[in-house]
Amino acid sequence: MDTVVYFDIAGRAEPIRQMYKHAKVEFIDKRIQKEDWAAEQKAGIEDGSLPYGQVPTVHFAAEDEWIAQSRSILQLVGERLGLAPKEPREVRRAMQLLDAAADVGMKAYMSMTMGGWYC
Ligand SMILES: N[C@@H](CCC(=O)N[C@@H](CS)C(=O)NCC(=O)O)C(=O)O
Repeated sequence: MDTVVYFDIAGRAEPIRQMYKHAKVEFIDKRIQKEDWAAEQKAGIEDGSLPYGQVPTVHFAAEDEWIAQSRSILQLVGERLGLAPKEPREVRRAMQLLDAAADVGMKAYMSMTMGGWYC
């Protein structure tokens, strides 16, 4: 069974979790608590489960492989679960949506931390 690792919030992992739920594929929903993060991060860097020292990551059980970076994860999990489009035009539209969603998240973050300034 695949494992989705993230904090105990929605954040970047929720679209990943929702894909598994939508596809009705069971997964291990590992939620790291704030007080455990420092130790989990150190262990994850050492054992390869957190390749960039960040979450989310997903463990693909079939290949025993850890994948990081939320947009890559969304694409790969989508393909794995049969949710990703195959027709080139649909693929391009899906890619645009992924990037647009990332922009929205970044703008929201910047408005909270830098008074709305955004490049
Ligand atoms: N580009 C990465 C960014 C991942 C990221 O910023 N993760 C944050 C949580 S949303 C994190 O792990 N923060 C803890 C840390 O960097 O120590 C992605 O899209 O997955």
